[in-house]
Amino acid sequence: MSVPPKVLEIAEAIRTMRVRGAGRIARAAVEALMEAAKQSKAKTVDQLVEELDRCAEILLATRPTAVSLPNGVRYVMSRVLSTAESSTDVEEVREAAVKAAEAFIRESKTAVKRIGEIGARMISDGETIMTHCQSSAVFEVLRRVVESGKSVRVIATETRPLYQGRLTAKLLSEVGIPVTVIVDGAARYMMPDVDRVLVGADAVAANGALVNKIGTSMIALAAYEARVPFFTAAETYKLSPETMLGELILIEERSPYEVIPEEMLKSMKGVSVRNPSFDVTPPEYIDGIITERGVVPPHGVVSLLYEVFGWMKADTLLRYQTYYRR
Ligand code: RI2
Repeated sequence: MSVPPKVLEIAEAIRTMRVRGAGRIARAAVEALMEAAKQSKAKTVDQLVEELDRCAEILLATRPTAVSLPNGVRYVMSRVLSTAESSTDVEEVREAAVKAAEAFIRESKTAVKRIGEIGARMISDGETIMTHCQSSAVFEVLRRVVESGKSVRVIATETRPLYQGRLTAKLLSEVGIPVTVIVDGAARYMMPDVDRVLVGADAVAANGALVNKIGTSMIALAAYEARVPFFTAAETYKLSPETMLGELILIEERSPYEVIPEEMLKSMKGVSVRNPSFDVTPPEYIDGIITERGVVPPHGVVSLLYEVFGWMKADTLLRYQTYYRR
């Protein structure tokens, strides 16, 4: 069974972080499934499902943490599987895949916009906001704040090792927001200047814990200590349905050479590097989760999970997990 080059190309772009950000990687994976459905020469429904399953397997193995990716795959594949159950027409199943993919992409973009509207209303004129890494949901909130005539200042951590904070600073400055970049280790020192922390999300667990870029939990701790409110902006497809079944969210560990260049590290006998890409902020340190359905406290996540994913069959949920554990 051949996998379309476009699917391999998108998978590689996600793996190497040329396409990054939890929302973007989900949309890219769904687009890959759509391409696979469009290009398939399958003669039977079973063949088409098998081909799409193989593509899903490749896409799910790219990055393990952001749950938006398996949720996007599930959104499409659940519709493919239910159409395949009642139809022997390949075209009908192909159409179900394409329509589902288009709907997911459309809905996810709308969700980011809606988060922008809701989040912007919460922020008062003149606030100083600390953010970490680069998040399109956070960007949308801040963009809407200035669009509504309020002014904000942002303190952006540089976000080692890949420095996504520089990108955040550039994007915010382009919409007229003054930004101060700090090294990650300066977050606690700067906290007295901050009115609110606002970060993105890669996954939110059923107990309301947030999985986001490494360093987020230290910032949350410093915010808690200084009584600075801590919020995350997370579309509901970043809620992790498998955590309702007691599954843990896998934390991606990336190459040590992102931290110390290969040549230098190899010359340092006895030195090793750990490079976890994400950490877990416990619900106690989170004041609110801004979703497209409204702002919920961490303990509200479990009801939201039932509301958003209640329809999903358990076998679809478990079938499309990252690393594709069947
Ligand atoms: P949006 C990013 O992960 C960051 O951790 C960011 O907070 C999160 O995705 C959410 O991004 P990475 O892909 O969906 O840079 O809000 O590792 O853009």
